[in-house]
Parts: sequence; structure tokens; C-alpha cells
Amino acid sequence: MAKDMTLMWGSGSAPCWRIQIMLEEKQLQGYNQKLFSFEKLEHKSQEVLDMNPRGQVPTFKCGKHILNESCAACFFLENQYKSQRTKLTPDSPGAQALVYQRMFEAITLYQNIFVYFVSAITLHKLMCLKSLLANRHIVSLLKMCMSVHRLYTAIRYNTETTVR
Ligand SMILES: N[C@@H](CCC(=O)N[C@@H](CS)C(=O)NCC(=O)O)C(=O)O
Repeated sequence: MAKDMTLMWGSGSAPCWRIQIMLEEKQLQGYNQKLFSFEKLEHKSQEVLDMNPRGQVPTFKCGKHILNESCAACFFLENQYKSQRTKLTPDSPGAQALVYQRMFEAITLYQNIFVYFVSAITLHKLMCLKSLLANRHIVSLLKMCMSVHRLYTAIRYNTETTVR
């Protein structure tokens, strides 16, 4: 059962923890796992890219299924092993909706924090050049932040963009 599963993960990654916790809750120990170092950019290696073109972890494989979104992997495991150990989604639609609500809240929060940090770092770097830039260029600073955000979104979702 668990022998059919492989989890590619990175240390300190909350999305990876999601799947690891799920596997523990469903008592699916014994799955194959491979740790990739972010520092060494191992998550951009061909081995990961072959499974996940985004070059991100977690990447989870179960039989013929390859799942590159942690929540999708968790739902897959829940559906596949519904009656095994901890039940993670309640049956009643109301209670189920509250579970989904908390899940989407957490994803939105995670994304907003990330975008905030990227924007804040970019702004900080640009402010260091403030003496070179007149205040009238504040609009350019904001455009730069938006470009970074667009670029980040494109990389994350593997879509095209032009940075202006
Ligand atoms: N939405 C994805 C997020 C995956 C993700 O952002 N993984 C990060 C580690 S926490 C990663 O691999 N970052 C490296 C990169 O994007 O290049 C999920 O929940 O599985």
C-alpha cells in the first residue's frame, strides 16, 4: 500500500508537512521519501522537474497518480483511505464547508504573506537607491513591485509573462 507512494519533500516546508501529517494520520508509514535541499537548488533538479514542471516540493506519487499540490494530495489520501484511522473530512455538508473554509483561509494567508515579503524586500531595496531616485519616481517603485508580483505568479503557476 504505502510502498506504492513516494513523497519528494524539502525541510521546513509547510505544504510538505501537510502531506507528511496526513500520511501519519492515515497510518501509511513505510512510504518512499526523498529529501531535496532548497539551499542546493535540488528542487530544480531534473528528477523533480520530471514529476513537477514547477520545480517545487511537495511532489507526491501514488501508483500512476502524480500530485503537485499538497491539499490535492491530502484529499486524495482522505478519499482513498476514508475509513482508515483519523477521518479528516466530516460527512455533514455544513461541517465539511467549515473545513474547506479554514483550508482556503490558510492558503490565502500563506500567499498574502509571501507577496507581502517579496514586495517589502523589493521596496526596501529600491528605497536604498532613494537618493538616486526623485520622489516623483514613486510610481515606478510601485510598478516594479507589481512586476515582481506578476513574475512570481507566472513562475509559480508556470504561465507566460513579460516584465515591464
Ligand atoms: N501550493 C503548493 C505550494 C508548493 C510550494 O510553494 N513549495 C515551496 C516549498 S514550501 C517550493 O518548492 N518552493 C520553491 C520554488 O517555488 O522554487 C502546495 O501546497 O503544494
